[in-house]
Amino acid sequence: LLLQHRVSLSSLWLQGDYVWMDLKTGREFDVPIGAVVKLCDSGQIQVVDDEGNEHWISPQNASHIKPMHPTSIHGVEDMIRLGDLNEAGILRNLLIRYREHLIYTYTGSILVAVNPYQLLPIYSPEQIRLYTNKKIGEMPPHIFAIADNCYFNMQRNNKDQCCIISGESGAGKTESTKLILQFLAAISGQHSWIEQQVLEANPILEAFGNAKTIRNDNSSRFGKYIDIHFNKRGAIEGAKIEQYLLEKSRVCRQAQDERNYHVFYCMLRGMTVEQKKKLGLGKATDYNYLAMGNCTTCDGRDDSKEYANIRSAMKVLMFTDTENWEISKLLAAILHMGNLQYEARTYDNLDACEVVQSASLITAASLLEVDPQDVMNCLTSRTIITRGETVSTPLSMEQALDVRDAFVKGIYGRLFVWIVEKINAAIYRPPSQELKSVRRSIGLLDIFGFENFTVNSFEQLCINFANENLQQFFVRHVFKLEQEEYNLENINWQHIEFTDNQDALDMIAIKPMNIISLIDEESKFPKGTDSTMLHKLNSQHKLNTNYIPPKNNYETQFGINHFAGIVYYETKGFLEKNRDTLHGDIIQLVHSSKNKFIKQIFQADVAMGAETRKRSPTLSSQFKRSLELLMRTLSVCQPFFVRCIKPNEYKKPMLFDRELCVRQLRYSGMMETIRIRRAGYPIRYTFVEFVDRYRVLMPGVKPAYKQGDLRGTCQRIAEAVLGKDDDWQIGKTKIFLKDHHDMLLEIERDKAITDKVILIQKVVRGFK
Ligand code: AOV
Ligand code: MG
Repeated sequence: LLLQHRVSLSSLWLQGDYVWMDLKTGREFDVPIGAVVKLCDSGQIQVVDDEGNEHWISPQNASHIKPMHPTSIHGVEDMIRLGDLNEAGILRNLLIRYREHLIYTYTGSILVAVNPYQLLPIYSPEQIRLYTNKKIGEMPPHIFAIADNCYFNMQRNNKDQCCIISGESGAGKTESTKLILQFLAAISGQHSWIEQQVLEANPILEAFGNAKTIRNDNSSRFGKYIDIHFNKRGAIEGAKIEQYLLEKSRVCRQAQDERNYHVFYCMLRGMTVEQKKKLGLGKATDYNYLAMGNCTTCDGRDDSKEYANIRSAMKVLMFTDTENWEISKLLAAILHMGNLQYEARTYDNLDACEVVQSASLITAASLLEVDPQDVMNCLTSRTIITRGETVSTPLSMEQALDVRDAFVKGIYGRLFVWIVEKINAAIYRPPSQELKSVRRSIGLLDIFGFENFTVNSFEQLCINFANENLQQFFVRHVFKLEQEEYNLENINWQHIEFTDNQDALDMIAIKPMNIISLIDEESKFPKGTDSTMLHKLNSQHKLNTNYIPPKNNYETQFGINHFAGIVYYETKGFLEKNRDTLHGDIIQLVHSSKNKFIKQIFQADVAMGAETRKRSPTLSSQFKRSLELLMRTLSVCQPFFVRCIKPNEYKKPMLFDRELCVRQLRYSGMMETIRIRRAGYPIRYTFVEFVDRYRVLMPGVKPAYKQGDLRGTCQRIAEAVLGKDDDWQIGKTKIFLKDHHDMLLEIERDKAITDKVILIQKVVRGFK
């Protein structure tokens, strides 16, 4: 063995050879790095790795070096072609492409997008034109190619499509969604009013629903599904936006270096002096609700310019001047409420407090068009009905602040819902009965990405729960259903293993006594507290491998082993956030208001009696239901997947953090995805579909309904066009093809049809 090691390395390797170097550090996310041989010297060699570091490799360490497959040297556009099919191979492929500003790479028809954190000149109208009406693979990988394919598939198969865009916070989901939308608007049409309206919905949603977080300067704090509707000619005729669970707590509280929703800062920067005066507004640093994160500006964002954009977008979406002003009044009222001062008092040994008379109080009350005294009472005491008698009990300072914050969150949350409804009123046309059958749609899903902060709360649990759902959708579609079908159709197939997150999902929300249901139960239980809830979670799940119980009795955190990593959740405040109720005095206050707008957004609450309000569904149960509906919608569409990767934690261009990327590739199941896409048959047709679409490629073949032996006919066409020995298979009811077969068939079909048209034209001309 020793002798073998002594083999001179310089005789094995030549200068310029590409190698994999494995330094065997044993670190979890460390994989071999690419390197090139620079020097060969007396038995040793010197290599330079992909990061530019030099290493001397001595004969003892010969095993650290392995040859690199040619496909890995300069990279491939589709990773199913990688010769070195391992994490190192995938990582290097993305890295070398990223360095050349090639941020998009395929894995079959799944698009991997690495966030460039800089504007690349690849989204021009010229680029849109280049990608229009192309087959995947004809042009370099691009988000536009996915959009084009989606559109083409919708028309070819007459089936609804969806694009599922996933990735962690800051990976580029929202930007990808906008690019797809931009492409679809461009190719569908005539620059119609409705197209413009659909596009302009975004700036409004982002103003009210996005904020700067430490992970992303424009982080979506809500989920959205935009369903774009097309008429039979393929032009956009409307859209519908579904929103999911806005993070309301941000209105009152932001972590260090984070901001409240963009719209507040935009308003303070963009309004005229006069407007601000009417609303009693100053600058961002004057407001507790805006300055808590010690960060009121955001590099690269021009809040005043944004304000102009928001206003013009609102015009396009038919918000009237009055509505705009009413919205501004509520936003201003929120800021003034945040500046209320409280003083602690004691009455009969009870902790109580008072709101200090101040300009903030007067202005807030006047904007809400309520009596300032009523505001004070509402915020410092609570009316309780016992044995038919109403009693007013004072609130402690802490309780009073919570009531104030709950009110503010209530206003903002309802305002957001109202805005989405307003947008939908402009862009959504319910289909008439006859149109229902011809209208087709493409849905774009852009939710909040997986999050793991230093402190995580109820919101993060909901966000990560949503991401578990999406991951399961991906796993089901790419691995489970796919392999089931191969087995059902009896084709030759070697099973491919994959990581399934179903167990974690079961524990969070599916199986009896799941985490969400326990939280819910405790929220409804009058004596339930965050700690009794934690206790129940522990006793139910402590043996589950996906659950991490608190280390001791004092600890208030529990952990969940998510597909994307372990997250610890701080349970303090869980129940309150989940209950999400406003007490009766607040509703009464709104009811007494002369402001029609606030009454309108609270309409449903005012209409509900106090008792029904108590029983109204909790946040988590509403969220769970809307996710179930979403999953059902997605399951009847043909899905496209876009996997966004965040290359570094610093929002910087040209910085590729290998470990961070390996982690994302690993948990998204990229290795297994490449394996199954390489071995699998992503394109499949029933015999009838195949014969009818491709019989033009074989003269004399009759339409499917006139065929006796459909299977045999399919086989003959495939053998003739694709070749007998190529890797396609015929199952019991379908033919299974690779992406490149599909491309070849389509190109041949286009040719055959064009030839036919030319022939017909010639014949017609001959007659003349
Ligand atoms: P996210 O939607 O995935 O995070 P975004 O789409 O907001 O992430 O992207 C974050 C930032 O990365 C953007 O504001 C851009 O600055 C930059 N970026 C992303 N994609 C591109 C691109 N194709 N070209 C140029 N810059 C890009 V979150 O919503 O936080 O989960 O909740
Ligand atoms: Mg986003």
